[in-house]
Amino acid sequence: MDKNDRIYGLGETLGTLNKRGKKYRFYSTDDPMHTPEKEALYGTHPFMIVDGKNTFGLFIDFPAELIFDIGYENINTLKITVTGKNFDLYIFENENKNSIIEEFLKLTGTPFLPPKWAFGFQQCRWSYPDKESVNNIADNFRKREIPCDAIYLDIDYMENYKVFTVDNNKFPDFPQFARDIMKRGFKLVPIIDPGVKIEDGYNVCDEGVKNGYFCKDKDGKDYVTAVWPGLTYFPDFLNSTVRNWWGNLYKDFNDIGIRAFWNDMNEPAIFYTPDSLKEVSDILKQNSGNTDLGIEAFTAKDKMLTMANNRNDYKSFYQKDESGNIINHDDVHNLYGFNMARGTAEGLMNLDPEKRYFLLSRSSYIGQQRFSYIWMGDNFSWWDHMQVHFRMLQSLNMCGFFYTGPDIGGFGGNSSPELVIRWMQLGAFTPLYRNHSAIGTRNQEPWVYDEESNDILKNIIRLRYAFMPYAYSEFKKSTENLSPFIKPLGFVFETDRAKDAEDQYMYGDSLMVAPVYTPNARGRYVHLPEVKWLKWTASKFEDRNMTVYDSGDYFIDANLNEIPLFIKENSLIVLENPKQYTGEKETENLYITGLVTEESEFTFYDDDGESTGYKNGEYYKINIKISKTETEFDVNVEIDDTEEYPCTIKNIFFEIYDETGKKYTMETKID
Ligand code: MIG
Repeated sequence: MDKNDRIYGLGETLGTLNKRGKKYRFYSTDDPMHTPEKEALYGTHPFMIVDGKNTFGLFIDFPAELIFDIGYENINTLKITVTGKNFDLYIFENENKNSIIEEFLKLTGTPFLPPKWAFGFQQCRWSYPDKESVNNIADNFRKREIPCDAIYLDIDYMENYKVFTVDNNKFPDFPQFARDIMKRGFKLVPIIDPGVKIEDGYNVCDEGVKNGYFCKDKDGKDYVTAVWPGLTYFPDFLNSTVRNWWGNLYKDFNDIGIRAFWNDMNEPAIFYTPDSLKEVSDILKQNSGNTDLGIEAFTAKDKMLTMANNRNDYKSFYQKDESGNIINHDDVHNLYGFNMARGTAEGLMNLDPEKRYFLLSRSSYIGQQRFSYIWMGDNFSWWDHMQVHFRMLQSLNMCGFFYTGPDIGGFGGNSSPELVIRWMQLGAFTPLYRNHSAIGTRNQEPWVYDEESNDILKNIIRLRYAFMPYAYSEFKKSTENLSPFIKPLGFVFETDRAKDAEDQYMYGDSLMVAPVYTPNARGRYVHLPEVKWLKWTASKFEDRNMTVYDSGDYFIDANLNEIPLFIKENSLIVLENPKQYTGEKETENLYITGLVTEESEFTFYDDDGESTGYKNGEYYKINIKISKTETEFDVNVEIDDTEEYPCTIKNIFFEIYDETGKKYTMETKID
């Protein structure tokens, strides 16, 4: 590498946005402790861009272990280790980083449009284990008028952790319960894991065994591992017959109207296998009665700790590809989650082709953006993880995963109200806006702290909903243009300062977000590259005081309830009155704001938010153009709709600033 080359990409990896100085390993792993030295996480995204003396892109399509040493062993050496011969290497020769991404996405596929509610707020916890707790969460949101679109069901909703079952004691008459919750504007999002409990008479297990759908051991017998339900089999998702079978298992949920899921543990995570457990228990047995264990205690502890997700186990089972070839799992390890999500997605599309689905997967591989979204796995309620994850957000967007996000507030560990407030502010500008926390940790719902925190959080979530028209329009555009929804500053402005400002990013093409992510801070330094910017230290939709800034570096004050946002010169944002949930009512009023020194345009996009009809033209657009004249602004509004899908907007309110900071208000009625 040249001294000044910057390396971008690599998707779900820890560390900085410029990936230099660290070693990264792609071997999908369920490691819940994301400390800085860790090399591997859940996903495999070996696409990178070298930006510098020689700008180019590189992608290695290879489903087994890969290692990227980017100036870790030697400061200027980039060393990539591919642990096998059967790989494809792609080089993207282009001087323009955004064109490299476009070429990469042409090759690997377009991210798809989620249902509109996916841009609302989503509440999760391990767990809301029964009907009463889910209803209680729903009641709290509606009673306090805090907007929310989705409530998640974690593993405890199942009967003995058997996938595709529901525990009747905890959820009596589940279909009725689910319909009632959904009528109140909440989507229910059940978790589905890959491990199938070994139990006679359990249909998923019986069908899998009978048809040979599970992974095999070296003797061709169904391979036994253990996860939540105890002993389990793993479906062999490499095979399309198995994927089709699995996809159709979602039928019962689909028939009730549940079209949103998360696929967890699909690295696949293994707690232990009968063999690895035997090694531990043998040590203990040999020493039974002996209280003076000495070094044996150490050995036993190590064995115990390395029982989970052990590479030897991944090497000891087999899968079958489409042509019937037997393949060691280790050689295709990084495709397991990809193919599970693919089976799920295809199943959901077949079960109801007219309706969009929502699917989060924990493990992923390049190309998966065509059929699933991902979340970033088990982070902690640490300030450091806020930073790590909004850099990851930018790197994942480069790799095609436009819709993603971390567990807001942090999964492991206990959160403080301040951490959750700052993270919820940042999360309001992350595509996936999901608050999640682990079993045994402090609750993290918006109302669990004090009144002050409750009110701040309520206003942040309402602010998120105010941005709905902007987020949805810009996301749609990003899928059409093959241009990431989230972009680092250095992909919009070519200066060194902009490239180094890793803690600011573009959310859509008009808005730059500069979140506060350190404790007790009441502001932060912000770099404003090249053009003028309209600053909004936002705390709530109703307070829209904005100030014009020239390019430069500034310390920007931001009280605990405020997040610094900047609208780019000659760009527009579009807001609406916050709803309680996305489908609550039709949008009639839009609020458009920006700093216009010459001319700015925005295309507002809307559709029914839920069906796949937009693929057949069931949507409308409003093209808005504002030009500065000598004394005021010319506003041009053009509606592009059809009879099948007419425009619902009645009024557009403009709040436009000139470069002196003077605000002009205008209004357009649409009949
Ligand atoms: O390791 O289902 O990442 O979101 O709450 C625990 C329980 C297994 C890991 C997921 C997390 C989920 C949890 N799961």
